[in-house]
Formats: sequence, structure tokens, C-alpha cells
Amino acid sequence: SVGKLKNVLHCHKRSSDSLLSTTMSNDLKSKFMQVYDQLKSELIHDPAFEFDDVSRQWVDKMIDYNVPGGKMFRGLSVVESYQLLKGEELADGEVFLACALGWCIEWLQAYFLVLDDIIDDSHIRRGHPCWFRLPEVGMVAVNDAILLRSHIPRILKKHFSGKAYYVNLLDLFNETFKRYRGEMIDAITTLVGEKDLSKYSLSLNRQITQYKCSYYSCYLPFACALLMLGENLDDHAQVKDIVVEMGIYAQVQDDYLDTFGDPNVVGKIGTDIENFKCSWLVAKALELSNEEQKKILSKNYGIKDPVKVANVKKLYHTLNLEGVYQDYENKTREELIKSIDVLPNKAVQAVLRSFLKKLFKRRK
Ligand code: DMA
Ligand code: MG
Ligand code: MG
Repeated sequence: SVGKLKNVLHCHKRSSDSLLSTTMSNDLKSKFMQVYDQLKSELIHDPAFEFDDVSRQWVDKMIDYNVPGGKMFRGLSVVESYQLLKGEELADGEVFLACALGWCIEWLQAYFLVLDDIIDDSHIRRGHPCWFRLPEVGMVAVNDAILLRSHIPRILKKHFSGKAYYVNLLDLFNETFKRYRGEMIDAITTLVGEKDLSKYSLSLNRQITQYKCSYYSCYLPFACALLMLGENLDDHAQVKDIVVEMGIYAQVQDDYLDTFGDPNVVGKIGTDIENFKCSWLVAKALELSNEEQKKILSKNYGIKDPVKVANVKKLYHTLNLEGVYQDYENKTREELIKSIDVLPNKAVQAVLRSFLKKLFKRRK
């Protein structure tokens, strides 16, 4: 049940895998949550939205349901990256600003997820029913998602409009439109009449992945920290390539966990097989399959029937996709480490190693 899922999720604490010490991490988390309370309160009382009591209550609940409660990897990464890049104790005001930017990414993530779960016909997210699955919500969730997106420029205006990097920050968040192309290919290749396994490949998967996830998952936190330091993002193109590569790796992990993850730990129940997604797993399976196995795939992939889904999983097993994935994970980590090691800036190296350490072998 969802309640049980929730309990298991709460008990499953990640081992301390941050570069920062556990205590500092806990401090950071509680500070981060304080900033959340402040930002939410500012938004629901923001005169620009002209909320009455009923709508204010709705938005309050909607934000609580959708924004916190994830791993907060992206949000916390802004603060940790800023700290590592700055290399000295942060003043309270700086911590606040870094947290606020971290929350902007979490708000963006919430906006994406509310819509993505509708598109993917998902049921569970972060151990709870997807927002649109609540009987009292339904398709109002579409409007809620747009509202979540509109909160970001309000947060930025209130807390950053006096900063020299304000315009760059706005640009950075607006550039996340790149993501829609990934989500589009991800979705339109699954439409009736378009379903064609012969079009699926690792290179198509890479394209989808790069656009739908990579840019905002790893690059955005890093870029936020750079802007706060007064850096010009154009000067960091080499690092951007590595960070985008890391984001691709993170989405391959997401594809893997969709099928092989423990739903109690991942907090969501995979739908990639029944939805005919061009996941890393099916692309890899196609690469490894003989003609006979390809036939099994085309007969069973992309159909909402538990027996057919089980047949696909059985084939994945026969092809030893779990082992193949482990090799991919180890190899990708080695390659990323190599490219990090040759970067000229030690602080930048520390940031990227911290990202990688958090991602490697993640189970949720
Ligand atoms: C699309 O990918 C969206 C994001 C937010 C990365 P997905 O549908 O595989 O995401 P999820 O598995 O979280 O539904
Ligand atoms: Mg999804
Ligand atoms: Mg997924």
C-alpha cells in the first residue's frame, strides 16, 4: 500500500555519501527546509497572484505535496557546489541565496514531474499517488504545474533582482525549454501508429536522455553556483560537457531503476515497458538480441498486460541486462573520473566528484 511504501521510504536513509560530513549535511538539510518554508509563505502571500483564502489553501497544499519530498539532489547540490567553489565559510545571506536557487530547481523539477506523470500514466511518485491521481485533483494538476513554473520567476525577482547576475539567472532557467524536446521524442515515439521498435537504438535513447534530463539535473545546479560566484558560464564549456555526460548517466540509471529498482526504495512504479519507452534497457536489449529474441520483444513490448511485461523482463534477464548495466555503470564512472582529473580547477573537480559520488550505484 502507499502508506507502507511511505514508511519504507522514510526508513531508507542513504548512507552518508556526501563529500561534506554527515552533521554538516544534516545542518544543511534543516537550513534548506527553513528556506523552503519561507519561500512557500512568500509565494502564497505574494500579492501578484491575488489569491483568496480558498486558492491560497489549495496552493499551499499543492506545493507541499509536489515540491519537497524528493531526494533533493539538485537543490542541495547548488549549496554544496557553491560552498566547494567558494572554498570558505559562507555567510548566512549567501547560504540563504544558494538554498533559494536550489529550491528554484526543485520547483522546476516538481513542475516537470506533475506533467510527466500525466504523460506517462504513472501511479506512484516519491511513495505517494501522483498528484493528478488524487480524486480531488485530476486534470487541475495541469494548471497546478503551470502555477509551479510561474513561481520560479517570482522567487528570482524577490531575492535576486538586485544582483548583477540576475539576467543570466533568468536566461538559465528559461533555457530549460531544451527539456521539452527530449520529453517530446520520449512521448511521440510511443504513440499509436508510431510504435516501431526498429527505430529504437542507444543513440535515440541518448538524444532523449540528454534533452529530457541531463541539462537540468546536473548542469543547472552547477551553473547556478557559478553565477552566484560571478562567473561567466561561457568560460566553463569543458566542464559543461562533463556535467551533461553525468546527467545522461543519471537518466540511464533512471531507466534501469524503472524496471530493476525496488519500488519501495525508488518511490515509483515503473511504466517504461508497457508504455513502449525508448529506454536504455530496450535499446541495449535490441543491440544484444538475436532474431528470435527480437521477435519476442516486438510481440511483448509496449503492451499494458502484466504477462507481456513479464515476458520482456524475462528476456532482459536472459540477456543479462543487469550485468551489462553494471559494466556500463563502472565504465562510465571511470571515464568521468578521467575527464574530471584533467580539469585545471581543483574546486571544480571537487564539485564534480561530489556529484558522481552521490550518483554512483544509486538505488533511488
Ligand atoms: C522524464 O523521464 C522526466 C524526468 C523528470 C527526468 P521519466 O519519465 O523517465 O522520469 P520518471 O522515471 O521519474 O517518471
Ligand atoms: Mg515519467
Ligand atoms: Mg523513468
